[in-house]
Amino acid sequence: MRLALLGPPGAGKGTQAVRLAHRLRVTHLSSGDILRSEKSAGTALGMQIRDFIDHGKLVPDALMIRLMENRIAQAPGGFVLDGFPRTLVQAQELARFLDSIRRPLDVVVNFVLDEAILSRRFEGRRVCPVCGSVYHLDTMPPEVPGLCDQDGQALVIRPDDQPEVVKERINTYRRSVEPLVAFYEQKGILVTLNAAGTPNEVTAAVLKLLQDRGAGKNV
Ligand code: G5P
Ligand code: MG
Repeated sequence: MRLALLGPPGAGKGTQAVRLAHRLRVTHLSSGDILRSEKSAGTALGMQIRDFIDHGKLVPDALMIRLMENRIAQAPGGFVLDGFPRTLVQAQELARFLDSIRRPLDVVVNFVLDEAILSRRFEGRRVCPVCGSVYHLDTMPPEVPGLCDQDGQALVIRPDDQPEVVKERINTYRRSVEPLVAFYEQKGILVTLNAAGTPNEVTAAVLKLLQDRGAGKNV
């Protein structure tokens, strides 16, 4: 199964990608997680992309494409892409690459969400600065308040979740999403899903739509 998740910042792409990858037994590839780990490790790439992330701007296409193609090449059993592609150029280059290795995307799920719900998801989000696990104070709290279930680290607000950066990220998303949606619609692999439910409801809805489309043997 080769799946890509589209949707505004905070829509639940990362949360759902982890669950879907586990359920479908494929690799979760989050462009944001990959960039954040380069940034916190202080690698040359991390230094290069730091300002883009901190200001809610998109990292240049050429860099993103190279980075993600490398990761995809290391995921022979299938993948869930989370946060990539997010420009038309990225989608076109990804399609070219996947066609060249005869592994095109099966389905692209486009999460849509009401702005008010999106705000609540941002406000309550807490993340583990070490393993990247994502929580929500109301709907997905950790077992011990303030600590990551996986490694016991103190949870934090993601640095780019400050209101002015969130605003920029959402604006950036709105500017780039339409051509992306049109590209996948034209390929006949786009499915739009209202992501307003509980995490369990949204996971079930994605799995059902994959099944309805007859996509993948492991669903
Ligand atoms: P990222 O890391 O890709 P965004 O902005 O696209 O960042 P973000 O913020 O990571 O997306 P998300 O993954 O869609 O949001 O959402 P999430 O973290 O899973 O969930 C949000 C909250 O809602 C959490 O508290 C969670 O518990 C809750 N929640 C989740 N699902 C559900 C649900 O189903 N129901 C309910 N009730 N709650 C739920 O990108 C970061 C930066 O990296 C660069 C850019 O600078 C970008 O700003 N970047 C790229 N640049 C260029 N090209 C690319 N392809 C790039 N990718 C990343
Ligand atoms: Mg995410």
